[in-house]
Amino acid sequence: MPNLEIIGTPHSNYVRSIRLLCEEKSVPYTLTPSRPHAPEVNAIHPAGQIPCLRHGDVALFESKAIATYIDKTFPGPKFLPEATLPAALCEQWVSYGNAKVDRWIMREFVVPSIFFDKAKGPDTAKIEAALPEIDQCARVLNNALATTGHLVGNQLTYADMNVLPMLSIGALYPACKAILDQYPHITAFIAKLTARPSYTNTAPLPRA
Ligand SMILES: N[C@@H](CCC(=O)N[C@@H](CS)C(=O)NCC(=O)O)C(=O)O
Repeated sequence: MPNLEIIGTPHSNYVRSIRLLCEEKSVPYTLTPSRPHAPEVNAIHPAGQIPCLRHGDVALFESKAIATYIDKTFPGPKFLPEATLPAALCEQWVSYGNAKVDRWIMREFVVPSIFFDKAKGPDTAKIEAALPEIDQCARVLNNALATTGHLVGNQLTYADMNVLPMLSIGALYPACKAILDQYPHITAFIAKLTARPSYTNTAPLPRA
């Protein structure tokens, strides 16, 4: 079997989700810690985004496609359900995670809190405007997690791995943490899944 290469900086929530999947399945891989728009990323992703994957002759972009490829190609436990309804629910929660949770926690809150014009300072209006939307996402996820602690059925799936880094990264910021802390099923979800070896083994070094 050729080497599985995951391309993308370990600080990326989506790179971490893919690494969580590899760890949970015990799939060996090498991480190439490239930033978005690096030449080796642009060679695969038409918009220069991470993560990307190389595996022999296979090159892929978009995290859900990468997750599907890994889950189907390698042995070990399955994290993308095959039965019709669980499979659809997994798609549903991955899509919601990407469209709403990633947007409001990562793109509209975390990213503008980290990357900004030093002369101007962070765009606090944009960051504060994300907070009610984050609250809405948290309400939705909290309800979904209430019965089993997982988004799909009573098992860990890629839907959980997709949103976990969004939530755990958001919780590093007091204003976001204050929202998430109001939702007990989210608090329990983060506590339980961040204690797993898959999470601790994939911790990025602090940003330089
Ligand atoms: N839909 C993409 C989103 C990937 C994404 O947003 N990656 C971020 C890093 S977490 C990125 O590359 N951002 C740089 C950019 O969008 O230009 C996926 O699921 O892989």
